[in-house]
Amino acid sequence: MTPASGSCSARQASSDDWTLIDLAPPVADLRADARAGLRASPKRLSSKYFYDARGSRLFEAITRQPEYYLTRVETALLEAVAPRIAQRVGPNVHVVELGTGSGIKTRQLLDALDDPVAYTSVEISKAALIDSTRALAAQFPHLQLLPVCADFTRPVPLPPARRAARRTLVFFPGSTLGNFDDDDALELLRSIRQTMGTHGLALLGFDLVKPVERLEAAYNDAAGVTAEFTLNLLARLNREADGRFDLNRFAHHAAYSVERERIETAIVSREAQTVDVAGETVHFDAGERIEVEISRKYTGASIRGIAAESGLAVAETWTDAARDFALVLLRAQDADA
Ligand code: AVJ
Repeated sequence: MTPASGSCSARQASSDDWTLIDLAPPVADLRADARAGLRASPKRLSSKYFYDARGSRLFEAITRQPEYYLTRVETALLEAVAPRIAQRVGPNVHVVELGTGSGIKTRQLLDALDDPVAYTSVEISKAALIDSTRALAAQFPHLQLLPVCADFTRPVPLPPARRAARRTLVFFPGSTLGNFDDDDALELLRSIRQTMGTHGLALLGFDLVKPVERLEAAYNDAAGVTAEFTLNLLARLNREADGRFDLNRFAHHAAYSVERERIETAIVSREAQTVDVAGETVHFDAGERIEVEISRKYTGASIRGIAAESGLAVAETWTDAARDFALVLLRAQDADA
């Protein structure tokens, strides 16, 4: 998955079978965002900047750590319930995925669906979009691919498929919604409601509330991959924003807030220090935090709550036997079924 972090204007792309549709989203400005975020109190940097090439590789490595159950559980759940999802969704849908992942879940869904008419991936990083589209074209040679380079937090005007779709199915797995704070999550769900239309559906992945030990272990793996993933944000500022961070003087810190039902991840300064970055000099107290990520955990009630607030309703919920993770099918409140 890749929240906003690239530019669409860098490369043109198409093949005989597909053409990238470039909706020219505003280019994310790492330097300006870093300056503003490090001036703020508390300091903050957006988790959307995790996913440069190295960050995306590190995230894939996280998904293979024994403590990080999310991807394994969601993939197994999707494998088990894909036929029921296909039944409920019906034939000839236009699948619209928000963000690009490894493609495994995409394949599972497309394999199970009854004759989908098209697949659109909405992705802000043009390079990631081109790579994932090429891979999918090889795997599904008869499926129409309509890659759209755009910011998926906004409603996406969908390119029409050659064969008329019976409905749109928005796919947003990985509990990625949990990386957005409450206001932004609502805005994103309202955008999804717009994109899918009155008769569309949306299939979302939600990581569920569970004992704090397991949640914290998932974000503090013993091999230290998550720590490397978090600190890559500073490495990226060194590479792309003239940063002078010494990564040894900062630490990854992830803890679960029972009250807010979310993992809160910070980069903590191990000592008092001053660092140049993006043309500024930033002071850190010993123990001072840069807030970098939240990963919200959900309950049936909280899922129903945010759905209701964004004009959506829960049509169906599938969970694994241990109730670690949920795949939830959402419909518009004003739809008939
Ligand atoms: C990409 C949203 C699924 O929040 O669990 C993993 C990102 N951050 N470990 C999550 C992440 C640290 C991840 N998602």
